[in-house]
Amino acid sequence: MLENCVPWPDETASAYRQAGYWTDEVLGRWPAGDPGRAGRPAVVTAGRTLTYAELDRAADRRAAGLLDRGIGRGDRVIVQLPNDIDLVVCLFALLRIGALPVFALPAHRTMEIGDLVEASGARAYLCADVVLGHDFRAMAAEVIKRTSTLTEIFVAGEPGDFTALADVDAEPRAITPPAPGDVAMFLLSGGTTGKPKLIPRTHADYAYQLRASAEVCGVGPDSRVLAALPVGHNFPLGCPGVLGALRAGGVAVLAPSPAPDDCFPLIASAGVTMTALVPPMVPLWLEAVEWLPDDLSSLRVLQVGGARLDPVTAARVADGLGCRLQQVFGMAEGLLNYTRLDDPPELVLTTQGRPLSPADEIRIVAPDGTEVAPGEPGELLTRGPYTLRGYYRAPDINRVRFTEDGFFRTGDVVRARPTGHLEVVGRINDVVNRGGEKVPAQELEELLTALPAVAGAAVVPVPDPDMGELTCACIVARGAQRPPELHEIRGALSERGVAGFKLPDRLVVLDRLPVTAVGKIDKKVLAARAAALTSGGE
Ligand code: J2J
Repeated sequence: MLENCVPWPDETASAYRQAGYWTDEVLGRWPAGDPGRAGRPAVVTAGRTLTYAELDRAADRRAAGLLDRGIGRGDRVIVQLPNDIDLVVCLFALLRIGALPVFALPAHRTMEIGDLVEASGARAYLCADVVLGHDFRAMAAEVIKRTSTLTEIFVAGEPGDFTALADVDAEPRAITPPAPGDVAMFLLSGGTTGKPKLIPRTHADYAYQLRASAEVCGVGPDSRVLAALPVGHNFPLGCPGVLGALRAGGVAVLAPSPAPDDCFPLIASAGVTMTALVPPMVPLWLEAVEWLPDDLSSLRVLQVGGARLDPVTAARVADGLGCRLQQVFGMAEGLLNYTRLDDPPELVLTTQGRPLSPADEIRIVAPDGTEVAPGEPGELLTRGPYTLRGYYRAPDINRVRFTEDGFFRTGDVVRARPTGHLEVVGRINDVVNRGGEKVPAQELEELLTALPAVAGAAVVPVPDPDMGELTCACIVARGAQRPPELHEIRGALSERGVAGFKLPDRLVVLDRLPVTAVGKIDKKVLAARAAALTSGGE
């Protein structure tokens, strides 16, 4: 395995191979023995369709071109491309040459991309030109200044001072494929600490996730899976998502955003059978079916995950959208829980599913590490054939987030039903979950206390009917001056290149931050106070 990654122990790895979880399959190619595939559609957007043969050739050409430009085996490449054909072509090309995509989210800005470059030691950055008024090329120029390893910027569209992706392509040539046990790509952790943590996913582990997920979700050659969420996220990428659909010989349909106006026409025209959303989008979709004219009758399954879905909204999905609901409780680190398509409605509406694989090992533990009684809440620990054994280049964090016998501490508090279905009841991680978007409290606290007007800061979630949680910054102002206002803090953080979703939604100014008996900031007290002070909104 790549240096600075934590491999599975040899005996575990061979057990996974022997049981058939891990095979010789590598990502970026489809399983052999499906000659009928070439002429069929593979990737569909609002404007274009690419057949499997076209995708294959485009990926080979791009792979050759990237090699010509010095990008090769083991090189890390930041990928921040919109849901469009170039993203799939680049992804396949990188996987084929054994270069390692590091997936950024479209909302990431200079700070996050800079941090990702530093954390991964990336050589290249693939970005769009201008999306919704944001110029990614200007951002790339800034990131180059702030970091030391980037040598190549490739742009989808108008390249400005950089290289256009279209100009990279070259005559295809023979390429030695990576090995199944090699790291294939890095996913981004929802994160609890200041800096981003990178999740190495191997070809074998991710291929298994795709295969098993497709099976549980009934995805096959007739499936048309819509990526409404950004494809750089594990959920639309691989649960079974874009890669699972392509692996199975189905169609990956790409929407530029999860908004109903973008997705509904595509569902109707491409005959989409399945898609994935975060909870805040579900009420918007349920409302939009009332007034948008598009025929959604092809949709069979709506997956919802990333944050808690309330049972009342869950119950509206079947009638409102005319399809089945599947709850997905997943994490980029690995473990995926799905409600099954034939589960009784009660389980589908009130649980977040059960583990994907028979080889997923689950422990639910009390703070002292002992297992709780059946049905009692506790922290979820897990290990298995597609769950990481350690973050990249992070030995100190790994000592905290993994047990000695390799279980990953998810930070999620869950309760198990007798059927094995899990209910997510809380979290011990210090993260605000804004409807699926994760904001690590510590990261935002560090950014806030670096502002001249802020003497101390603590970030807590406050409840919100639409997003589940919003971010509340509780600050102590510095000096005798007027305390800063929310818009000023947001403006100051934006100027420093912080992504929009990480900016605080609410602000509470206090004389001092409450502390516990041992002198730590008392976030429980703070969260209650913040909820009381901010209820009713701004
Ligand atoms: C409550 N909390 C949930 C759910 C995730 C599929 C789906 C989601 C993610 C994801 C993913 C939840 N109910 N249904 O990677 O492949 C919270 C938990 C979890 C954290 C992981 C996938 N589904 N969560 O959200 O890596 O707290 O992955 O530990 O972004 O989201 O966040 P992330």
